[in-house]
Amino acid sequence: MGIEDRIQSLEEKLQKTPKNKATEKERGRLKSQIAQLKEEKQKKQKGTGDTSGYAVEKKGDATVALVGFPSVGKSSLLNKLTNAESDVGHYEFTTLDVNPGMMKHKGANIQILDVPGLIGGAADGRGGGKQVLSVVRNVDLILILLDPEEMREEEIKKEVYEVGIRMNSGPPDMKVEKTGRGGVKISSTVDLDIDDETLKDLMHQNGYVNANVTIRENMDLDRFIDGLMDNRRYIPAVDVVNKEDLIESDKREEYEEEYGLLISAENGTNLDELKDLMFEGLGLIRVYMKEKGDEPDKDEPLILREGSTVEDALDNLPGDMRERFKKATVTGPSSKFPNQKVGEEHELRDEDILELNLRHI
Ligand SMILES: Nc1nc2c(ncn2[C@@H]2O[C@H](COP(=O)(O)OP(=O)(O)OP(=O)(O)O)[C@@H](O)[C@H]2O)c(=O)[nH]1
Ligand SMILES: [Mg+2]
Repeated sequence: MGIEDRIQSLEEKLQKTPKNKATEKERGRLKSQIAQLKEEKQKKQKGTGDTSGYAVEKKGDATVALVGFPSVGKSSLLNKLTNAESDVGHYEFTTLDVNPGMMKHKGANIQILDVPGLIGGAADGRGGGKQVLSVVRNVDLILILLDPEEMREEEIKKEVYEVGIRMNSGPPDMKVEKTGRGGVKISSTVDLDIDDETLKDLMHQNGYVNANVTIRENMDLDRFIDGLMDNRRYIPAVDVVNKEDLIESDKREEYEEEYGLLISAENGTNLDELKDLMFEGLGLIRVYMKEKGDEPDKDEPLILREGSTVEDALDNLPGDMRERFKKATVTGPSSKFPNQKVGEEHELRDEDILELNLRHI
């Protein structure tokens, strides 16, 4: 039996297995076997050059991929947001390549990738889906673009999930350390729904004989298995409905409630809101640099990620700032009062004004 058939028969078995405490171990086993076979399948395809894919160079402060079925308006949107000129067509698969464009927003250079449309079975390579998804694996934000006349949101998410991309979640909070002896030991800082026995069994299945596992969040079987696999990517994502001009008036309210944003690439509706949504989804922050005695530079902010410190700012500025650093003063959302003196470990927030006191060398 080929890998494909083995996966299918295991998936059928899993479907037939009821979900309860008594079957947990068995379901864990099936899920883990499926995960391993899928990884094996992916590796094999890589070996044959199947994912040679597109050469896309990441540029700018962050990269966003426009993902969706054919004809949802990805290229139209790229053209509206950037200076790119990607072909637009009313037929499917107008775009056959990855088209990048650069969007400037709030001082950040955000690279947008318009990729060929995905279809059902994309994760298995249908319609060149594998190559497309291998590009998506490397972006900082996934923008799922939907068409109100054919939403099929779950289908598109399934394809993304299948290649090991986990949207809107970070890696599971767990640590696995191999040890020389003593078998598998599980410890957790929270109450777990999964039994120790099941966890141990999953560890064994994944080749661990002796290991200490520390778990810091309550998780389900799938997430524990994710934590044991090394090809997973954790990427934020937003759902956006395009062609809002086609939404019938009695459905509008429902759509507005259910989805982050309704836009029209063709008419330019809500595109500023979309840019803000991307900036936020990417977790970017602006830091305005200021020289002593001058006004802060609000036109060309330093773009950093949420959680960045003064130290990160120094690393992102040209020159040997780290060596020359004496102290910094901050005015803005992260400071308790204007011109607060802070050290390298101080965490910056969006729209902080940062003044550096540097050694002359
Ligand atoms: N009514 C309406 N039509 C739109 C809108 N945006 C795009 N379209 C139309 O939708 C069709 C497909 O647009 P594209 O931008 O080529 O779609 P795509 O997602 O890039 O398609 P593929 O490259 O085939 O995957 C074109 O006929 C566009 O004119 C919109 O906001 N409203
Ligand atoms: Mg296109």
